[in-house]
Amino acid sequence: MVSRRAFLQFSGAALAMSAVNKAALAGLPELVTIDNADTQKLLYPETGRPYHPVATLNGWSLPWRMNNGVKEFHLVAEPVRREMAPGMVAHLWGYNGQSPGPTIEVVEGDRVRIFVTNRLPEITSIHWHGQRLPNGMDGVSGLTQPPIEPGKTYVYEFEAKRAGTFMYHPHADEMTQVAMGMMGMWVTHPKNPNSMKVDRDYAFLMSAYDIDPGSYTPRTNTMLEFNLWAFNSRVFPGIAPFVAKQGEKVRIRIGNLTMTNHPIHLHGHEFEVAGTGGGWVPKAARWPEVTTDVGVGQSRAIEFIANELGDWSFHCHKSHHTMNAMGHQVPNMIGVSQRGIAEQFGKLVPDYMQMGETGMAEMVDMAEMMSMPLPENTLPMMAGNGPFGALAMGGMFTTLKVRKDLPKDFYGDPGFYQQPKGTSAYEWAGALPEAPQAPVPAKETPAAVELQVKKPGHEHAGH
Ligand SMILES: [Cu+2]
Repeated sequence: MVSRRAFLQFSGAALAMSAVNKAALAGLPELVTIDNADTQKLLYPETGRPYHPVATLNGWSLPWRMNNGVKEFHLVAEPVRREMAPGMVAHLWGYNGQSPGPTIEVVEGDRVRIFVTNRLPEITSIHWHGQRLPNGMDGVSGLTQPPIEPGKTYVYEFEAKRAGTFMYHPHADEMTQVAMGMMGMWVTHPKNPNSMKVDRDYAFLMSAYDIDPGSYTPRTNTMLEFNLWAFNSRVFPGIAPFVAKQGEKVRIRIGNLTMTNHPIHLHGHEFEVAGTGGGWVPKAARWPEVTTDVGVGQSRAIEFIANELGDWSFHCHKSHHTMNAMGHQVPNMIGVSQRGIAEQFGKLVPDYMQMGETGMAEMVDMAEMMSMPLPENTLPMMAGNGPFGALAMGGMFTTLKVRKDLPKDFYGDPGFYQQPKGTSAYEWAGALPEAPQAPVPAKETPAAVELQVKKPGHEHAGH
């Protein structure tokens, strides 16, 4: 739900704007906040120049007011409560009620004024990542401006000179503030609304958190061992799907404000990298891809025609980034029988997790069947169910759902794809190859190893 004030703004923006007098315009723009992680209705411009709005995955775009031809926005840096997936809430810092902050959408050539209020317990500032602007508007605390003290409001003003995909984030105590979820997307639409036009334009930011099972606040000094890899501060199965009607042209804008790169992979379709943080890639310089690596501080806009019906995976290809809340200090237990150990340890150490005897897939059952109870406020490492069983995924994973018919303004979940008869993988019904031998019991392993060590020598001598 959009807050009451937001609702007024969304529903009656044009009406409200015309009724506002000069005195009201002298004050701060109305503060609009959101209290949940649902994908909000697209924000179609009722004032200012026309453009085709973006859909922010599990997020929203910030309404503005026009003041003498200037687009005015109000961002508030504040502690927020973000549901990262059903069953897990994080205490983050963000903007206007959520992390990430709302997407800011403007048009190339717009004069933009952003009021930034600091409700954090420490100083902050905002850097408008990728923009051409006067040096004093660059938002680097100490270098281009004094820090914004708690309780204070600063005003940034510049012209959105270049169309493209940008980000915003603090440039004051960044290590803490970005690790706490302070970031947002910025889209500058082309002056001509019909140039670069697509049917669906999505945006999301990648972030990473280190939140111990049973706790709520990220460890902010973590450099590498994050346990929650997120699209817009959501993790699978909490991430909304991308949807498209068959044949539609789709753009997905991705920003990376984590501490590592993410090779983003789409199933079923090839795409082109049409844009970077530096602007649009000339048509002749684009090449087809199925995975594009998005480095830290980079953004990518990928484009493709969604012409293949189905539910297509869309995810980071680092397999540890499609898992939730995992401990990395687990020994490799493949082939080692550990029946009963999980239950015994679980009683002593509530967040004990072990690697499975046959791999990690058995973790799905373990967590879900509660043979190993999960501590409070965390997520199973691998989760989510599909029409054929467990997906065993987490983190940076969602789907692109392409359907024959889909209303233009539909951005919900159309459910699972019904595969036409005769187009699905099926089980072989004929004769099977010889069954594999039973694994060697753990206690016999040392002797077996000794034998194998000797054996090659003999064989070698014999030949
Ligand atoms: Cu990744």
